[in-house]
Amino acid sequence: SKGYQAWLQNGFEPDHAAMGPIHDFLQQIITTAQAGSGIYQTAVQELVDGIRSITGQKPVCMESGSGRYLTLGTIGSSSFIDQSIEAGEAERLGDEGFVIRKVDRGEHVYIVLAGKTEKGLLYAVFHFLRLLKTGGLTDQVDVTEVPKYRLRMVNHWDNMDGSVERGYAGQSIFYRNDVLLSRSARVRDYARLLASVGINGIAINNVNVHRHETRLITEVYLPDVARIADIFRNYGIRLYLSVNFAAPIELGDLRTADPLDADVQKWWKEKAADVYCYVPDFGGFLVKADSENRPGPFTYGRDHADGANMLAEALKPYGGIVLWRCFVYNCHQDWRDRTTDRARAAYDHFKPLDGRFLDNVVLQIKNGPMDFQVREPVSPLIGAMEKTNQIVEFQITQEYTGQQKDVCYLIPQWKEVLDFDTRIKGEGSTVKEIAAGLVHPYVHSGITAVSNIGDDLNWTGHHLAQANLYGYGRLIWNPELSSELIAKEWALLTFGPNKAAADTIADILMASWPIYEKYTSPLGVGWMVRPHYHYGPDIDGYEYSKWGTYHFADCHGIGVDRTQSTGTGYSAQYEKANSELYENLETCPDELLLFFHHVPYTHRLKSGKTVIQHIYDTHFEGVEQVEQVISRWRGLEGDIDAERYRHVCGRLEAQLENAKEWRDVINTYFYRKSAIPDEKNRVIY
Ligand code: BDP
Repeated sequence: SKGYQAWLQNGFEPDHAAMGPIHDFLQQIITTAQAGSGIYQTAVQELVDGIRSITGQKPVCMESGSGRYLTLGTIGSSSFIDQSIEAGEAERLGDEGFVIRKVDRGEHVYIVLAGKTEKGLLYAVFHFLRLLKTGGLTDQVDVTEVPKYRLRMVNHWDNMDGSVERGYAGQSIFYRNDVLLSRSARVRDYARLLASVGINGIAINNVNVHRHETRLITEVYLPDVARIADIFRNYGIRLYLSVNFAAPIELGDLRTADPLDADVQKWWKEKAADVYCYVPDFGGFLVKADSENRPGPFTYGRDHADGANMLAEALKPYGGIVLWRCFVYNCHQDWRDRTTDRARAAYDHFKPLDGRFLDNVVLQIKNGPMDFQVREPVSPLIGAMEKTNQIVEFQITQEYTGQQKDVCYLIPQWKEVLDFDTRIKGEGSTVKEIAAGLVHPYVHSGITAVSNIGDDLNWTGHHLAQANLYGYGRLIWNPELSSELIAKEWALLTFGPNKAAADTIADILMASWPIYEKYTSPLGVGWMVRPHYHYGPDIDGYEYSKWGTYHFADCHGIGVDRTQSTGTGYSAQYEKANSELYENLETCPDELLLFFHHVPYTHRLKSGKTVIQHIYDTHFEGVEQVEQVISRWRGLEGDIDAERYRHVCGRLEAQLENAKEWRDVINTYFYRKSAIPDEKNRVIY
């Protein structure tokens, strides 16, 4: 099905005019002798299949040729390649960069696809095909690409029973009934999708590691884990596993998991040895410890550096890393206690530990201080630790952003995060640079995100949610790409070369995050969702709960006072300039107002509106804009295939119902609380 093929469609008919000058090069491919890590074969295969899917003709692969052709190989593997690469260029390409370049040498006129490594080469192939399909190639092609981030990962919250925590697209593609689906063709197809957008790491099990998953690092499951690792390896993707900090106990071997206990240390060293026996290039362990009732070093009076370092020691001999999550907070909070602030927790726990972590530990930090809300400030922990490696965590799966029932294109949100200037080392200390290890010289750094796929035929439930996975990969390869460009590229590749249709789809995507924000919780306050499910409105659902997620609405006003002067002091976790910006009611950006301040409903925003009128207006606008989206989508009938057209129609109708429910519940709630009527008299009591 077309949904299954996602952005790697077979039978793609590109704009022939745009492809004209390139066409002559596509009949012959000159291959080079390679050491044969498996990735080269993948690259050749992808190139052959990709070209056939575009031209309808299978190119011929040869070891030499003349005339016009394509050639691909790593630098040093053939004189044709080496003569087209300038001195010093190989170094600049690093381990994953590539060149696509036309070379004219009289008798030989060819387009070379080259990388310093086979991995770079694989990325060159996918990029070449993408350019070919989107009309981005001329016969003067000369492209050099190097990824901005070293670690470009996805995390799966998949459980071995086949369920997916926060999954909105069916069951896991990796497990069913406690068995690994290590021979599934789907795993390979997923590897292709990921590699085509440059992803190079994957953690295949949930960070909440329960009974069965704890055994993934034992001989019971390692043979299957190894088979899955083989599939990903051929696409340049390293495998990681989430581990249970209490595994030595839960597997029945020891009575403690104390990281300073010699037996525990030895236990993990042996486990690491076992894992590397099966998966020689294993990436490392991902750990959620002392968080949401998961075990961790706190049980033994140890801190997170003790815990992470113990695992890091075990992985060190093999070059493995520990991805240690900073999502640590008190999830048994007393809501009456106004001094505890969940937003502060990550910084308070980890900042004092700077300098204590081994250099193969990487702290994994969610983009915001709470939990993937539609709007949050950037986590103040990002960049705050000079001597500790960091990786930023995004959430592709739309837990709080519409659950792949509602459209919500998240690339613009992530771009705002990446562009945020922390000022940690003066102006220009953006998250974008920090995550690249360019502000503090991190040994390991990059970006990771929770995947949004499952075994639904179209991978993501909502067809348009594929754009988030695609866009995530493209963005973290090159964060300078605009959200619009990524959206258009995705739409062309996914729905075919109809430019007008692609523009409409891109417009719909670009409008979607602001629309979703309008009809859900206002001005950065977050939550207000149905407890546990996190879809649909329940304004007070979490208000008197233990989770630390409150809005404090009463008859006078709303918002969380996180200022230093009168509130929780969270605002002081930022560098001075940002801290002052948020602290001060006059300068705090409207969209984050209620995250930082508790204000009366009559408080005037920079837009000139009162908070209460803003709430009313945005909720009406949100619903109206969903209606506009529906009519724009309906305009695509006949321009895109009927199956996907109809499927999205269905989702949009459901989104409209959701938006209306939010609008009515939110507006009536705040009318009743504030007793201030809507200026336009639309809100019922
Ligand atoms: C929250 C999810 C929960 C995850 C947790 C995490 O609701 O299911 O386990 O994050 O990131 O967003 O560990």
